[in-house]
Formats: sequence, structure tokens, C-alpha cells
Amino acid sequence: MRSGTVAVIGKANAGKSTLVNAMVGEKVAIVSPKPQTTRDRIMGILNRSDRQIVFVDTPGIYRSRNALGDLMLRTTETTSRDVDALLFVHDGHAGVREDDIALMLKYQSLGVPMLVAYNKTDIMPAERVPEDAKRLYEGGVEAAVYAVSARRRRNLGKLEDALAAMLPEGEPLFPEDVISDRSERFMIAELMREKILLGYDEEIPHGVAIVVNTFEKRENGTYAVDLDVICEKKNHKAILIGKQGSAIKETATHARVAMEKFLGAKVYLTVYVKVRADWRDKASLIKEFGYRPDDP
Ligand SMILES: Nc1nc2c(ncn2[C@@H]2O[C@H](COP(=O)(O)OP(=O)(O)OP(=O)(O)O)[C@@H](O)[C@H]2O)c(=O)[nH]1
Ligand SMILES: [Mg+2]
Repeated sequence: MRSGTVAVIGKANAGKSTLVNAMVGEKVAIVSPKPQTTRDRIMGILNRSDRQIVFVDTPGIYRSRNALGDLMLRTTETTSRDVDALLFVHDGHAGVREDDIALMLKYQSLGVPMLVAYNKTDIMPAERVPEDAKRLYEGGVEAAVYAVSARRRRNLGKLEDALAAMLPEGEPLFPEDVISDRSERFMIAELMREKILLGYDEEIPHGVAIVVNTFEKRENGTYAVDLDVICEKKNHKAILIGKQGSAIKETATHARVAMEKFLGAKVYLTVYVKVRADWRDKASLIKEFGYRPDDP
């Protein structure tokens, strides 16, 4: 039995969370077209009779502009040092730039075995893949490059086999029926954040945190969920709510449907929008809203 941990790292929006979900076969991490979707490390666990691969999804590498961003980058840094292997996800569609190579070299230098997943091959000309791979090798990247499409689940079997071969022999780290280290409560908050990422322009979702006040399973099997959408500014609150509450109502409906799918039961969802000025630069509020990635 091969078993171990694989940190999934790379620039923001490269498709790390999409790839982890595709490999695990279940949605363990939210996905959106906006960079900085993932804020925390999230384990997604792939179980087979001969292997257990514990993927650790991480916040994408992005220029930080606040204390939350700093924390996210630190999370990725510390996670990368403490795993059996690294899977560097590259957005092939965006091309290969000097800073991509520099980033790969930086992680390669940690001395942890590394593979590159060259992602999004479904939306680019096939002939570019070998050209780009050559540029990476000429730039000093030593890791094997796997051309994949996380969205179309292309070439993932080969990548999985290559990752498993990098892991130590040993007992599984988690029971076989576990697919994530995160609670249902966490996922509920994340699904709300995902729908906000999808529904509003960038500056709004990046300043949003979700606080779940109530997450309760009732006797009849339904769930009661009561949550706060925290934003940074008064005018953001107005945009989030929309005319006569229309915007937040629509977003909450999308979120409720996603929560019902995830929990397999009916959900009664209540949402309030609140302002906590510039919380992303206030350590105590960052912590209060659940971002404590430095904790074990
Ligand atoms: N066409 C295509 N799009 C993809 C693929 N993989 C991911 N995407 C899209 O890329 C966007 C970003 O995906 P995520 O999985 O959220 O990316 P991420 O690397 O986790 O991003 P952060 O959490 O912000 O660092 C989403 O719109 C995905 O649907 C792929 O293989 N092909
Ligand atoms: Mg992500």
C-alpha cells in the first residue's frame, strides 16, 4: 500500500481545486473563475485498494495586499515543506512566463519530490504543450510534466499513478471512507462563498467572510442553517443585498441548492449581510472568521 500527502500548489486560478475534486471524485473544495478562491488548506483524499493519496489543496500564489493574503501565502509555504510530494499545477492556457519558471524552481529547491500538472489542455492548441514543456526543462525545471485537463478529466489516471509511485509504503493515514478533513459546517460556509464569488464582481467576494451561526440537523432530517455574510464596506453591503434584497436572495437560493446537494437533504437557509470594516487587515477578525491556518 502506498500512502502519503501531496500538496497541490501553483498560481491562483491554475485549477488546483478543480484538479483535487476530479482526482478525489467528489467536491471537497470550491471552485470559481476568480483568483484567490481557496483561502485555507483543505485535504481531499483518494482511496484505492493499493493507495491512499491525501491531496492538500492550498491557496494560490498571488500578490498579497492584506493580512489575510499574507496568511494564505504562509499556509501554502508551510504546507509545501511538510508533505511527501508536491504537485505544481500550471495553467497551460495562460502560457509559460519567466515568473512561472521561477516559481517552479523555488518549490523544486525545497527538496520534496515534485510533478507538474500542465492544466487546461482542453482550451489550447495541442502543439503548444511540448513547446512549453521544453521551455520549462530549458529553464531548469526537473519535474516530470503531465499534460492534463482537470475540467475534462483528461490524463488524470497517469498523473495518479505517477503520484502514487512517489509516496512511501505504509498504512493509510485516514479511514477509507473519509474523503476530506473538513467538516460539513465548513463546506456549507464555503458553498455560500462560492456562490458569492460567482455572482458578484471581484472586489466584493474577495472581501467576504462567512460565519455560520447555526448548523443544525432536525429530527425530520432537514437542516437549519443561519449564516452571516461579512463584508468590508457599507457600499459592498448595499451591492450584496441588491434592490429590495433581490441579489442576496438569488445568491442564497443558489447556495441553498448546492448545500442540499452536498448534504442530501432539504435546507432552510437564513442569511444576514453585515459590515466589519477592513477585516482582512485585522488579525483578531481574521481569526474570528475562522482563518487559522497556522494552527496544527
Ligand atoms: N478549461 C478549463 N478550465 C479549467 C480547468 N481546470 C480548472 N479550470 C477553471 O479554472 C478556474 C479556476 O479553477 P480553480 O480550481 O478554482 O483554481 P485554483 O487554482 O484552485 O484557484 P485558487 O483557489 O484561486 O488558487 C475555474 O473557472 C475552473 O473551472 C481545465 O482543465 N480546463
Ligand atoms: Mg482553489
